[in-house]
Amino acid sequence: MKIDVLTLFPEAFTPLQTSIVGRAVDSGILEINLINIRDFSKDKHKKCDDYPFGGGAGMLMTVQPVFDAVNSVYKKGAKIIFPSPVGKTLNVEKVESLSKCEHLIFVCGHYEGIDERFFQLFDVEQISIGDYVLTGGELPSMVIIDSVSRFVEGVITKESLENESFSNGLLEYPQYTRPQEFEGLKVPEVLVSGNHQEVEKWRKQQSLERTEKLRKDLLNNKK
Ligand code: 4FN
Repeated sequence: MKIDVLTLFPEAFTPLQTSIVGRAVDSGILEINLINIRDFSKDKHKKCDDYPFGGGAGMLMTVQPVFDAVNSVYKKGAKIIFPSPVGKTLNVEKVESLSKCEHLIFVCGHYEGIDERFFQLFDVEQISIGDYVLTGGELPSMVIIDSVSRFVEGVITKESLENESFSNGLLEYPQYTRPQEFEGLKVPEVLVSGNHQEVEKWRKQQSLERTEKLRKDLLNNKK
């Protein structure tokens, strides 16, 4: 999968170089290109923001640098994503469907947003990561890229994709590692019993119990 990220702050994406996404890039499964929108500004000072017509607080991203930046990477079939509170909130179904795309182009908003003509010029999908105020689309882009990458063939093993209880729409069961006792707290007996059937039963039941108690809303869209 090829991912182009158009941003005024390419340095904000260094976290993606670590961990699983970074490894997928190193192994060639993922190609992530960071493109600085500022490089495309035709303004003599490389300006990429301006005051909104009609007045009001704050600045807007101007359309010209974004238009040229998108055109420099766009190829037929690519999906242009603009992380924005305007979009529907990201969920596992959307993540899985995006992972089937060959080419994603992320455009990261900043300031108060972007000149509306950007949305008239391109077919743009707006996706939100939640309802709160942010300073830019960089973190949402990274969230979407991180979650989508996991579903790209070869990024993580099929087993770990399927093993996660969240892949069946439920919360994780409680997990323990060594030592078997810490500060007087013991690991549940069933987990050290060696009875794999009983372990499976316990985990499934814990997942259901937790989801019912903490995130009842998840049970409605369970696969
Ligand atoms: N945010 C709200 C209402 C109005 C504006 C905002 C807001 C960054 C460029 C967008 C925010 C949240 C989730 C992108 C928020 C997201 C953004 C996201 C985002 C700068 C303009 C802005 C009602 C949601 C509180 C700033 C609500 N997922 N504007 O945050 O990009 O993707």
